Amino acid sequence: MKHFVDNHNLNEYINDVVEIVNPDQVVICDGSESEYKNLCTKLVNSGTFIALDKDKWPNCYACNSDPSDVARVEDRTFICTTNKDDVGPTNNWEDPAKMKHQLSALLKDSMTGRTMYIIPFCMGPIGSSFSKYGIQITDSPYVVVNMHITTRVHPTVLKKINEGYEFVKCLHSLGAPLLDKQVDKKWPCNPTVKYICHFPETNEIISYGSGYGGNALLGKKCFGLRISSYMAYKQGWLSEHMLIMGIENPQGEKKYFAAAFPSACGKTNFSMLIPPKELDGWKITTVGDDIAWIKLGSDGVFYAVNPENGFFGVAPGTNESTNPNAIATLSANTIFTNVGVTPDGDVWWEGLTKQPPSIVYNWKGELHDTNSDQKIAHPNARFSSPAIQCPSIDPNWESFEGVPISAFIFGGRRSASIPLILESFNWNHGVYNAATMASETTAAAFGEQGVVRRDPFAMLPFCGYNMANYFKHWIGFGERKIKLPKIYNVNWFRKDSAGKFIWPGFSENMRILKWIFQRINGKANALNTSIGYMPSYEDIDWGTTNFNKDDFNSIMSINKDEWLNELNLHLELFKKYNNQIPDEFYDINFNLQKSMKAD
Ligand code: OXD
Ligand code: MN
Repeated sequence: MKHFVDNHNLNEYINDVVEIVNPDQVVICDGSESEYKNLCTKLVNSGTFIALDKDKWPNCYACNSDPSDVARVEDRTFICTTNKDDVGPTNNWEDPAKMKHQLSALLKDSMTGRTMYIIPFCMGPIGSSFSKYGIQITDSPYVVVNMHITTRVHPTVLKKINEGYEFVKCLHSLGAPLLDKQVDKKWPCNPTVKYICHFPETNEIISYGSGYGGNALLGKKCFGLRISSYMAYKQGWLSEHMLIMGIENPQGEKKYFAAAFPSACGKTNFSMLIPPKELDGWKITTVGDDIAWIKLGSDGVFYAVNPENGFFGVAPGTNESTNPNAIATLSANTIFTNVGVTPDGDVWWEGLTKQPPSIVYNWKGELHDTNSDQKIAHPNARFSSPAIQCPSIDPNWESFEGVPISAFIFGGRRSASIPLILESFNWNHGVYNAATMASETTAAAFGEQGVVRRDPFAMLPFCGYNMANYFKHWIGFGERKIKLPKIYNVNWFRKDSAGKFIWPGFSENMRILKWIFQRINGKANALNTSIGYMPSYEDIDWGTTNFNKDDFNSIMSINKDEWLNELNLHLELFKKYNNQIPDEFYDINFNLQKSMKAD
């Protein structure tokens, strides 16, 4: 056995992988600046990266993926457990031994002609009791530099593993061996065969065939949500698809909220919100934009940590008015994937400015025809930027203890029926609302767009075990003597009869956050309706906005028939879980139907 690292288990793992994938060489990464620089230079030389204009975009690069490799591949994502029932009806299942056998055949010699990188990384601040370690093995230098940004890559991780800390084995292969004299592609991947496989019982991930985002940066969705949600279930904590934000009132009182929205519903924008001028004195700070690991403190309060070190944000739609903090964040040390690039080293995406540059190459690397309506950036084009560069980053974002959570907010994307803001009657009702939330599909994953799909807790693609047990896990916290946060549902996406969004969103969302903050302090009123507590028009601070009472009534209206239909659809949904969902859900549905009918 060759000696790569001091730890026996890890050394064995690396040797086993080398034996199968047969790389040209093995490199142990240290997360240093020079490593980052050298790899970026290598990527520029191989044609994968374009170095952007140094003055306008210091230390920034752009690249285009293969057109077959532009998003997460949910239909190729598997959770492999001994018992099929452990993954539930919402995940693709396969037997672990069978899947490993299948993958071994694919992985055989898959790194021929390539360098195999070993990335020791940490999810969460290194040394915090929240944090977890991982070893990603990859043949993609693009993945290494992105992991530098989005996770904490550091030699200390190897030390921790030596001290006996467990680690998640994250194996990633592009599935594109480089055979003799073959010229490498700019974006090597396997255009036809992709597998994103999780083995929660043995803390392993194997990803094959894709070099893009959540398929390949294994710290994020694979470890940070799927594997960790299983750990959380077993160990009594929560791993959630949630942003974490701080909110401070003009008196300097501060709270933290965690909020779940389905992919590409503006989580990054919301987490970096700048309040409207007239709400000056109110301040939002950013702890994280995508993932929250949440544990109960000894004081009975939930504390949350952002396990990531950077943002992998959706670029299209991001601009100086929708998210000035993101624009500042991505202004340096950023990797852009699938945006448009100009010959003089500038980038562009839909929504960045009103007009595209006169000469620009689209995300496929073709010169954009100004007369065509083809997209310049792919709708799922991304920026990878260090979180520390965000002007609104919270001073406690790397706190070892996490930040105390006062409210959970759940937001679907629904063009009808669901009101702008709703406070649940109690914990169980909030869990019910989160479990039944739905969203119209977007570009973050492959598939038909605009179709309503149930996305419980925004975790549908990310829950690494049976979702019915996940619901029970959440309900279980309500039975304990702890300080339960209030639970809210929001819907920024309701449309009027002409199909136009009613709510302006973005910084205006602050008005809703202010109401929530004051509700928690017992200082804001709400109407007790048949579906929960809702503000009346007068309960929200509208300042000088022209959002009037009619607009408010149309976005808050509850249509009895629509809701009775919705509640029946919930019952249909429960059937899909083979009626394994918590009994409490049936009682809540029954009571909601009853009060709805009585109204
Ligand atoms: C993401 C996603 O990339 O949810 O954050 O797809
Ligand atoms: Mn996400």
